[in-house]
Amino acid sequence: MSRSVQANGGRPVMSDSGDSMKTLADVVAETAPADLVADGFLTVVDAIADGARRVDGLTRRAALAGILGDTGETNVQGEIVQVLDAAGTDAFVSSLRDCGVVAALACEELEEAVFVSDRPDHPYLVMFDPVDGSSNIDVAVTIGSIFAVYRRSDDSRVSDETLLRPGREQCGAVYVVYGSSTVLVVATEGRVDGFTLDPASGEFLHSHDQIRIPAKCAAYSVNEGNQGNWHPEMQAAVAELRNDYGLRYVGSLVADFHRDLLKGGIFLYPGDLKSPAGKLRLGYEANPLCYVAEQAGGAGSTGTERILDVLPQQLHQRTPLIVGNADVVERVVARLAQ
Ligand code: AHM
Ligand code: MG
Repeated sequence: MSRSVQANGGRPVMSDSGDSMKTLADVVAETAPADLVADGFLTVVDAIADGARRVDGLTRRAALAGILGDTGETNVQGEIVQVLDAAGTDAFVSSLRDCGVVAALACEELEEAVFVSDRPDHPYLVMFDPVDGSSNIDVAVTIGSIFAVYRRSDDSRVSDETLLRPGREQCGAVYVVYGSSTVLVVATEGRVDGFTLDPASGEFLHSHDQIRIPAKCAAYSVNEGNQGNWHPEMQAAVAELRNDYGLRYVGSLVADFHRDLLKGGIFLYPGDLKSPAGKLRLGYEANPLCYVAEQAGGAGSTGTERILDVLPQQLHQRTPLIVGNADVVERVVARLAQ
């Protein structure tokens, strides 16, 4: 008897045998805007998938692969670098640098951007967090990788300024969650799809078709331990959420976001009295995830402004972040303005 599998948040995508499942390359080639495909967008996504397979392999073996613990160094953000942060950076920098269509990269773990080529046949720019939630690595909790993809606006020399683009100019965004399964999510204009890594074949197979954030918010997600440092308006906004929704907090943004995308929810990492700009990075975390959220019908805000409209001043800029169901994000923003 044939049975279809309903991926949560998407339409049925496979039969019992699994042989009708499409690969990441099939779906991106069919559904991404034609001008992106013609310019090698699939090559960028393939390079990300290659790096993700390497990080997945290391993550699955964890202590056996010697990737637990820290390197003893701190990164440009002043945070301790985990061994997997360094390995993930190497994996994605090499796959993206060598893929042949990326002009420049900026990585959360690297102080300086990596400039690859000024040639017009390298039209893409990628900003990424190679290992998000890295403090969770040592305790076998879900982590992820996050990527913002832009097209160069012209063929002039690539520089830091070339990378300082508002998030609304992204042509695509990708994230990967290394959880109980490994799932890669790709968003392009108006469309979001998920692909589950088949460990047997190493292929990312289409498991979540045309994801839309569910209309009903199921949970709120925030580090309640920071409450004492929040402004009174934020304390009041979260008190309302606490009244209406359950709390879920993994402590890996990408895992919390993925749950909200599939089940409905809101994630907050506000600025506070100690850190007015919050903790998360605009270019590597907030922009790509808010792009995904918007393509799936959700919204993302700093608390006063749409995240995708923020004009970055620096590569490693931080931002307060509120992302998830559009009506609940709006409600929090309205509460903060009172
Ligand atoms: P990272 O990119 O260095 O791992 O830091 C970002 C992480 C996010 O994944 C997560 O949402 C947040 O930091 C958790 O911070 P906290 O432990 O303060 O709640
Ligand atoms: Mg991160």
